[in-house]
Amino acid sequence: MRKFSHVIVKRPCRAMTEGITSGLYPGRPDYNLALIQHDAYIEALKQCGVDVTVLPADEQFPDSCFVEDPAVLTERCAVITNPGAASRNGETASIEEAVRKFYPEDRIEHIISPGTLEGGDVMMCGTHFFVGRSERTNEEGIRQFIAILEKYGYTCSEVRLEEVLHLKTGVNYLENNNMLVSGEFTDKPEFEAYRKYVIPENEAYAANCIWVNDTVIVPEGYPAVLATVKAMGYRTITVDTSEFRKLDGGLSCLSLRF
Ligand code: CIR
Repeated sequence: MRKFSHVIVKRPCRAMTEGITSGLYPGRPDYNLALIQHDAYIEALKQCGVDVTVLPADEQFPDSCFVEDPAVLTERCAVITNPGAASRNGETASIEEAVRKFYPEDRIEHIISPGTLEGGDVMMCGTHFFVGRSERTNEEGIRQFIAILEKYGYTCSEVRLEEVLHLKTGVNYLENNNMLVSGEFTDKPEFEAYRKYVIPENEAYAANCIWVNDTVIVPEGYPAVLATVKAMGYRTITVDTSEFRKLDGGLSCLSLRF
């Protein structure tokens, strides 16, 4: 199934070495290696039949290669978010400029203060969206987001997070009712209706795989998850994300798919 036609990514900047990190995956990113990994990521996306818009690096914002957070792009509308991390809040301006090439003015919506929301907390499952209430996405941001989506005929419900950075750090929908779940999301009643594949704790990072038009991109180095995804019947491509992982970033964070 071809669901996505476009992808937006942004080149990592040198300042990424100063990006936000929880320290869960120790070390500072190697910028040159990150560029090589980003090239491979773009190549993998191209193999999934999408056109890829590559935005230039922005040295002002160390975490700006994680384009998933400043916007949520759907079939019916675009939502420019209001990132909860202060150092990332200004990332929305250049993303909005890029998004304007794909959406008419009257379909571009905004989350505004005091509401905060980051796209990593949003998981699209058909016409239903789950939104994580996290340290980056607050109650008011969720209220605004639900109101926007309902205007376009979508539904949306909240999921509380206790342990991970973003909702999609720990749970990802691979279409066809298939869901990868890890840690705190394993037994959440919210996901009962889905066919859940529980990720072993030592491969928790790889819960963040992305489905792109029936191919699933899996981070390199997680054999159990790779085997699970292959057994579901998907074509798979692996991409090494070691340098982005040091900043708590995964495969989904690095692109907007729509
Ligand atoms: C941050 O803490 O905001 C970045 N270092 C990582 C963002 C990862 N994005 C995502 O999970 N959607």
